[in-house]
Amino acid sequence: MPMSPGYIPFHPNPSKPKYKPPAGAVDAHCHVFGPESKFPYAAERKYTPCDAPKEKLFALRDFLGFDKNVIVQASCHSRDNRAMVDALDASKGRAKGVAFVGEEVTDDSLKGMNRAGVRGVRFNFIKRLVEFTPRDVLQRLAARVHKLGWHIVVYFEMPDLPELEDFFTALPTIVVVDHMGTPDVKKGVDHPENQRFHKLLDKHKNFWVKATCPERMSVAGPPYDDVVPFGRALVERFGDRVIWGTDWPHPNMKRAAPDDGLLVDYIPRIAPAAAAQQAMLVDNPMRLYWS
Ligand code: 0GY
Repeated sequence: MPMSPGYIPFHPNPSKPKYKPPAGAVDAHCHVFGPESKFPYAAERKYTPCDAPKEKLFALRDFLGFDKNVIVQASCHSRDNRAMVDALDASKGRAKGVAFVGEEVTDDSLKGMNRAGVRGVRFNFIKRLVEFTPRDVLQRLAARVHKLGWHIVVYFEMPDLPELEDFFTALPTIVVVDHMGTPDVKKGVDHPENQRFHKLLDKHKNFWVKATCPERMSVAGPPYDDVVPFGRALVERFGDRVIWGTDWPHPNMKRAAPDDGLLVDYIPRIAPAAAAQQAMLVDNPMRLYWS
């Protein structure tokens, strides 16, 4: 697959959100990229992001009213987790990480990442982003990270769920689903595809979900009215297993990067009750990443 030619930079000047997150709020899905001069992008990447260094992420965290970050390794850095680990080291305990590793990763390296604050690995099934990894390789990795008490973050496209479900439900760890399972919002919350995903969460209590990325799902654009019912349904049904994040710096977007302030203002629309906000932004991510 050809690499995207360039990048769309993150919003240069996000608005101050009207919504104030509760004390200790965690942005539980964001990335750091580069700087390329220090942490080069992977040769096998499918897109080249803008540099999005840790200093900018931490400044955004403070500006938006958050206290902590979970930094997820994205495909453009592939298995080179140094930029992410460097950000964890600099965070003074205010960031945890999710790594991307292959079978060649040594136990010492996993233990080192654990000490730095990594608490999970990401299995990426998005064909436009990564090459296929055989299931038996992923199973062996899952068994190794399970021993460390880590979880597995899965990123897939909802139409692929039927084919992936048996593999997912056999995983021994907590499984955290990226971006609401990537529903097609034009089809509606009640569409069988999305309901199948809800049933999976219903049946398997080790499954968690990120109510993230309205900006990727939305057809209507901000303030993301068409995505609100999807986020709200997840918060209502799985309120003790839902987390939220900005997805800054919004890699590989095909349109202008969103105003992060507007994304924060989306939170009370999917979680109107203070108790639900506290669970999604503080209690749940603290349990998953800091306990
Ligand atoms: C995201 C979304 C995307 C990219 C990646 O690993 C990645 O490169 O996650 C995407 O292109 O959908 O989660 O930030």
